[in-house]
Amino acid sequence: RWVVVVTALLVVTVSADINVAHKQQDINHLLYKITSPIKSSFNDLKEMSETWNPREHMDLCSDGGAAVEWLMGELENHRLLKQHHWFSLFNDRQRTEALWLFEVFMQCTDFEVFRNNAAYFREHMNEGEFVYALYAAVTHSDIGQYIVLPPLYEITPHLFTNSEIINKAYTALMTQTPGNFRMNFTGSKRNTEQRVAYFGEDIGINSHHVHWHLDFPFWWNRDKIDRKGELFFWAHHQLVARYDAERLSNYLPPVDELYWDSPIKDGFAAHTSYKYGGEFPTRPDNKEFEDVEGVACARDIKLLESRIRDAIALGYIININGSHTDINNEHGIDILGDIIESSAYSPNAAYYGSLHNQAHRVLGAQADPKRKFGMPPGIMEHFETATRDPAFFRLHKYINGIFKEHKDKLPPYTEQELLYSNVNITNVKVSKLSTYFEDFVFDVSNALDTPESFSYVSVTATISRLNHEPFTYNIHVQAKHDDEVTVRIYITPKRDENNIVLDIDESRWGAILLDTFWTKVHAGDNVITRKSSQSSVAIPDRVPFFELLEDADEAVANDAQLLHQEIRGCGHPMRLLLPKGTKEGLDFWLDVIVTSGDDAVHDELTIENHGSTHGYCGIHGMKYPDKRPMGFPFDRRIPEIGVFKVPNQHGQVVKIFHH
Ligand SMILES: [Cu+2]
Repeated sequence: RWVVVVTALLVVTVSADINVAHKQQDINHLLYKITSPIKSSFNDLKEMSETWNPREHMDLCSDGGAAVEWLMGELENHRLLKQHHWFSLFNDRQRTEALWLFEVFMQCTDFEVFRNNAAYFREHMNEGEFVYALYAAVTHSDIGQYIVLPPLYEITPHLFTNSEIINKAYTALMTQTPGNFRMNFTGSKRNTEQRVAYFGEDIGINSHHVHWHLDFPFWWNRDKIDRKGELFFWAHHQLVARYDAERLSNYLPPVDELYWDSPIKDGFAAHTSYKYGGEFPTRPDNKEFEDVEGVACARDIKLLESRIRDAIALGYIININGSHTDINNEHGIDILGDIIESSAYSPNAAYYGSLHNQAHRVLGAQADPKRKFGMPPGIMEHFETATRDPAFFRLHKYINGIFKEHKDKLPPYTEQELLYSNVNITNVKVSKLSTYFEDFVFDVSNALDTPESFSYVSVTATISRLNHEPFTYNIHVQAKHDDEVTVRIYITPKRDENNIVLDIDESRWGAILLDTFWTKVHAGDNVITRKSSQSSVAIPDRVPFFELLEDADEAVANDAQLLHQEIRGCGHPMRLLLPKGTKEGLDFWLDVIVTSGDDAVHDELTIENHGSTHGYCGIHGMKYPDKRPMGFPFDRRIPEIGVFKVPNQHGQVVKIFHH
């Protein structure tokens, strides 16, 4: 009897997995050449896109079809954005339309109706809106579980590569000659900012940034996402800290913050085009801020800033009903994050506005603020492209400064808060840290619309990417008794750009989280061994789209399981885990802090890491796993090093080499 049960269970698991392969194949096919009609060889989907009527299947929607009804009404009244037009999430109307479609997807009761609706709306709605809605729905719906989202840089390559590559790709296609083209970073060596373009233009960073905002959308108003505002602070704070560390090894000072009253020192020429909508606008050097029609004027933005700074100075925010909420506590940063972004969680968007989102739009529109030239949105108006512009980091430095003002008002951690008396870290050994550049190839053929009669021609781009040799930490720990422990590992530049050694209270804001995890210690001597590849802030490269296509097709044809495991798109690219070193070796503090396992929010964290990238991205659908504030213990002032130096903390200087 048991054999029968086990066999039955096995059959169920296997068929569930086969199901995943089918789902994956459908999602792949929906995203294949997104600006062309569904390929006729994708039989099922093609047929559905022509014959499926969403209205006739509203019984399969958990809202009784309300979302479908609404969207169909807008469609039939020709109010929706047309196809072959740019799409920007910051455009209120376009975002609203994309979210109507997202809602349709979220209401589907099974995958069948999900993909049929998708096939229909793919052919009837703007492609950018469709891709956004589909990515958001696969990310957030139960139906989308186990589906691997293809790397966005291969689905919408226009937003990740430059015009030169796209033009060459077209030539390759027209002459039917496969091509691989080297993609250079924007600008020339005359521009000192160019030295760190490899970071802001890294397609892995761009992809992480888009996925972070997909996982934690500012418009999110469904079930509560834990510490979303604080994560907004933390993820962007880490991007800026990492950018500054990259600048250091390239002999550049830390990025300066943005000032609304001074010209934007560095211009930016994106050398990038929309698939439809022409070139991305260029901003010259020393551009004075101009008010942007229909978005905001600099005066209003400064007003919002001063209201937020007032709230920090006073220690409370004013809610929409006039009541006050205290922010001089651990939870304050979460509220401030919601306010500053702003997200749908903001307790008073009417008063505090939307500083960050508006700043993105104002910066993006500086090339054509009066809309005189009909320019499309700027590089700052897409999460895919924003980090390429040095102004992105200046904006986030400015926003980070507001967060710091709040954090600096909180009392420094006391010895009691820092101490975990069970553990004494006796030594930390780490293998050699070294970085290097290597080539990375990705496919750009999805950028090209081709008649189906054209034979496939491989068109790829090669880009230089930072990487590092794998390394291992060995953390030697003496414990008084058996326990579960929380481990946090940071690196922090030791010196500034003038080679002056920084005091801990000056350097701590630049601390970069390399890894954090939970493990067990036993009474006596322990060695905690951890590999760089296990880092909980980073993800490996995304599975290339054509590999996903082939593997899903093969799995479906053979009734087999799909080989790929879903890995979150949110996570710092593993290759960029370490900032670039120098030939002589750049000094960083390597700090390890071990605290009690009681810091864990969930019970099983020592054995199960729930999708692995909780460091910057939390755990999908669950509470953020660490009870302590993000950035602990470097998020608060450290006026006295003596208090900071508890036995469960260990700091040493390491060098990062570059070869
Ligand atoms: Cu962002």
